[in-house]
Amino acid sequence: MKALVTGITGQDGYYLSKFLIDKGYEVHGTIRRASTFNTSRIDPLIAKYEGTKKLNLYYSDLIDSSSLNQLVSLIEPDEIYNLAAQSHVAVSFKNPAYTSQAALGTLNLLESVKNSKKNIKFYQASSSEMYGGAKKEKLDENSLFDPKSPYAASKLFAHNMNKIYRESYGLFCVNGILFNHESPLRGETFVTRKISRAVGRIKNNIQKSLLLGNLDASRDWGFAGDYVEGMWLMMQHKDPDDWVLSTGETHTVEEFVNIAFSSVDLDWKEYVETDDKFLRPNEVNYLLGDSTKAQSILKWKPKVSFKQLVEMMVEEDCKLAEQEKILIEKNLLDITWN
Ligand code: NAP
Ligand code: G4F
Repeated sequence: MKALVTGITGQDGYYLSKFLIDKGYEVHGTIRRASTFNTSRIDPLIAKYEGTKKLNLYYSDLIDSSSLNQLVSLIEPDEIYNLAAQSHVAVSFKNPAYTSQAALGTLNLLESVKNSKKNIKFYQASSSEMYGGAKKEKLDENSLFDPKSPYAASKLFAHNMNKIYRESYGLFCVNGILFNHESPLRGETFVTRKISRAVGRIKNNIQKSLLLGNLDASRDWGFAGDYVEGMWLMMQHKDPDDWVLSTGETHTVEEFVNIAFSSVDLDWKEYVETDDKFLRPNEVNYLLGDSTKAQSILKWKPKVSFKQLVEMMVEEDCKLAEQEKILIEKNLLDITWN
């Protein structure tokens, strides 16, 4: 089996590629050309599989339709996992057009799939952000979408296009509506990793405080490793469909902060301050998912609990901070955090 993974250098890109390679897949992934190295997450896979058929990397960008078209023709994958996106909600308010182009890129990719002679299955990384989170309710595949950011609107466009290509052309188009999922590989500007990074550094006396935005926002946070298995299960089901993946628990940012600091015996109130610069022009206040459909039909289950997730992230970031501390003491690193 051959899989094409766009956004392979991201958090989910790493976990999904590892999962697929372990299942015997040949994985083909797109990376963006950057002036610095941007493959740190997948470096362990590159080190292990470079030069073998198991891992193949190509420069591409979701806004370059010709490169994607060429890749689909060249690779002729059995499955495409479209993970690439400017995925930061706050950034999408600053870069709305760029963020939205990823949605058009998805449409171009769907065109390539439609024009291919091969029956290619297509997974779209849809998001719980599309719901808008204005009401305190459990959200499933039938809940209404009410996007609150350019990011959410662009995801909803791609989601709808994917459904339209499924219904109009009979393509195997799957939408995975995933609630927040995190890991020690989460981008450092998302709130969970920002917190775990800070806790590691504060514990090691190389950071003094942590500035956050809205502590009252509530999210349904799971572990990314569990969610990529769900993506694959959706693609193995006999019919293409829309599926929610979530834990069924929601927690505030403040609860995340509290557990993270407590796990290393610190009182968060001594270190955390709020700053309006981290507030968004429009906030998604409350997200809670209902993944009954995926759990009953796909037999998917989230395995890592909220507390385990927080502790796992803090533990890994304490190790990173210990290394940074050594470099600072040897004058090999000159940086201060908050
Ligand atoms: P991530 O860590 O931000 O990774 C995004 C990936 O997309 C990176 O490889 C990035 O490349 C790449 N990318 C960004 N813009 C691109 C472009 N124009 N062309 C090609 N590649 C581009 O995100 P993630 O957490 O792994 O999430 C994967 C997908 O699921 C995203 O589409 C995200 O929106 C969606 N999603 C995530 C969650 C979540 O909680 N994690 C929940 C629901 C949906 P660089 O490494 O070079 O930046
Ligand atoms: O960690 P966040 O930036 O994630 P957000 O906005 O929920 O988006 C993530 O999950 C979506 C799924 O629902 C994905 F589609 C999307 O790609 C991304 O992965 O923020 C979580 C909450 C927000 O309410 C935010 O306002 O935390 C709040 N927050 C409070 N202080 C902060 C901060 N968020 C960030 N990034 N930084 C802060 O300092």
